[in-house]
Amino acid sequence: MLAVLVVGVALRCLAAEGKRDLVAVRPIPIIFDTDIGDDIDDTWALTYLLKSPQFEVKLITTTCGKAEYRAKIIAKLLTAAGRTDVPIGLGEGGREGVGGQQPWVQDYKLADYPGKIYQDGVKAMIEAINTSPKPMTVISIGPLHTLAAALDRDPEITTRAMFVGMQGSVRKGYGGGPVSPEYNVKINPAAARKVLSAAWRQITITPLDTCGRVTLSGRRFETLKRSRDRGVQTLLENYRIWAKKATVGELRASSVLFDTVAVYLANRGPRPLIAFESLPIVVSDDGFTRIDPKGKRMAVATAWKDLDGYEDLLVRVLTEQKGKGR
Ligand SMILES: [Ca+2]
Repeated sequence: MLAVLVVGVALRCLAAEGKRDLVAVRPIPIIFDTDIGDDIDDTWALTYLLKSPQFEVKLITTTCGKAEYRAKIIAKLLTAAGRTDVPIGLGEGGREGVGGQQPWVQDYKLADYPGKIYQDGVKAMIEAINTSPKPMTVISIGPLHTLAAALDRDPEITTRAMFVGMQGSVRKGYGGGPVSPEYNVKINPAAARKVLSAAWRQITITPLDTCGRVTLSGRRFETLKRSRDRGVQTLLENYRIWAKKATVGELRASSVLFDTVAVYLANRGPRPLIAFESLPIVVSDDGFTRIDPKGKRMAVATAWKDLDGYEDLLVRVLTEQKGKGR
């Protein structure tokens, strides 16, 4: 009788293990919407995303103007990572303009990208969501021009997608200070209101309360500088250019890595390093994200349980060398 019991328990444990493995290997389809090329943290977030095998990146779109410049940075990063299977869509807000990573792409031609380039990134986003067999996760790490335009054209995409964003300032502001209008919201509050009140299957955000506290310094940053991984070296070269340093050796710490936290939140399951509150949020005309009973209820990452653990995780994932450049 005892033996039967033991075998039964063992079988149940094995079944549970198998189920966990299945969950672990089933990739999460992702659309990554970014204003890469302004602050450098988008480049960190994209590198982290590409190195995370649990994600299957279906499309990367630009937002907030400078579409060609941003697309060139994405194309060159994907090429360096051996991931030209990922299509790029040019998003809303205009084509012209450059930023601090321009020296890295000034001689690069978008036409040389071996992968697919969609001139209408909004259309590509809608099609990627509507044709995905599994619900899409949209990671949004910039102002919301492109996603608002997608909702204007096809509001039904919300029924087939989860939204994960780096937006807002809810209980605290930058560096733990008072609540303030956060850049991705205040640059286009109307677009932010549209996207953050839409009927997505789920809405999860990291406001400044949590994402505004992430920097890599000391032994963690030195580990990155010592890494021979091509993705890390490409990342640090971009950071050097953006920070206007002559050599990578002059870099001592990262800037604040806001956008990386949205990638962490796109994982399935409990995400044990961070604490969530379910809060109703409204977007004001002057770019505040306020708790208000009339607001849209969403999962808000308002506090870290283990910020050191997150910073260690980030360094570990960035420096791990896996197949296909991930
Ligand atoms: Ca960004």
